[in-house]
Amino acid sequence: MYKTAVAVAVTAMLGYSIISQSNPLAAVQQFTEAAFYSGFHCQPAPYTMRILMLDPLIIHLENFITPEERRHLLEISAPTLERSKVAAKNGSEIFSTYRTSLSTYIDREDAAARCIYDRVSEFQGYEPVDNVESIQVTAYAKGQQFRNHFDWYGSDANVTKDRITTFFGILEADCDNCGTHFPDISANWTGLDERWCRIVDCDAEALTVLPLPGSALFWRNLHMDNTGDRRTRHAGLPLSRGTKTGLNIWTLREIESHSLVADQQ
Ligand SMILES: O=C(O)CCC(=O)C(=O)O
Repeated sequence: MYKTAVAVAVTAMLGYSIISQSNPLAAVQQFTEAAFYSGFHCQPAPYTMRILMLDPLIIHLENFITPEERRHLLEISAPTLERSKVAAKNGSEIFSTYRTSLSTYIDREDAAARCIYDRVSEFQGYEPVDNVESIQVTAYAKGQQFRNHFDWYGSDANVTKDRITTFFGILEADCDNCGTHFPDISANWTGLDERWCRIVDCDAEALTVLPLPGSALFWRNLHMDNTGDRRTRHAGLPLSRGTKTGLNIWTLREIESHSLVADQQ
């Protein structure tokens, strides 16, 4: 009892993002519902956050997806993986030589997906879960890639909502030259703490984040005026060996909606 109370207090202080740690009642409800549906229940994800950049905002989240969630998502996604599509300007999905991986969407009611929706909602200041698109598993084999692209649609697209943020999680990776590459964010790691070199490619000239299983990279796609931030152009590099399976989690919001606006001084 005492240990549980201490764990709840400490994790709440550290801001770890899982309802079951900061709200025991919600945890019981979440556990019961999820267990009822599939036998899967949410586990704490005591993740570590590291700010990579403030502008554009890019944050690395280590251990954001639990080993149980990874196992479960890999297992249920495998039978339905098919050739990936890309989003066209009008929001429809089309095939493109730009993207040669396989992918599949996960059922919104899937118990592991629901744990992840709650986590990304809380991380984003309790963003309504309905604004988080169905999560997408995307699998690469040797040679497959997703060339440079933006996740946002942009103001000339015929849409009223845009992808304000992206989380790109890693379910499994055993591959070479297979990072997430941001060609317009030049990287000079000289003088920076070499512990970063476990997370990013310290030899690359542009930001290239290494695929650490369980981790997720979070970034904001839009400027504060909700126009697309071109600096977030990124690619899934073509694997020279092995496999990588990622998880796309996009938050799609009405372009005009804003909850908190700071006064100009
Ligand atoms: O594979 C990656 O590293 C990035 C994937 C990506 O950008 C996407 O699926 O939208």
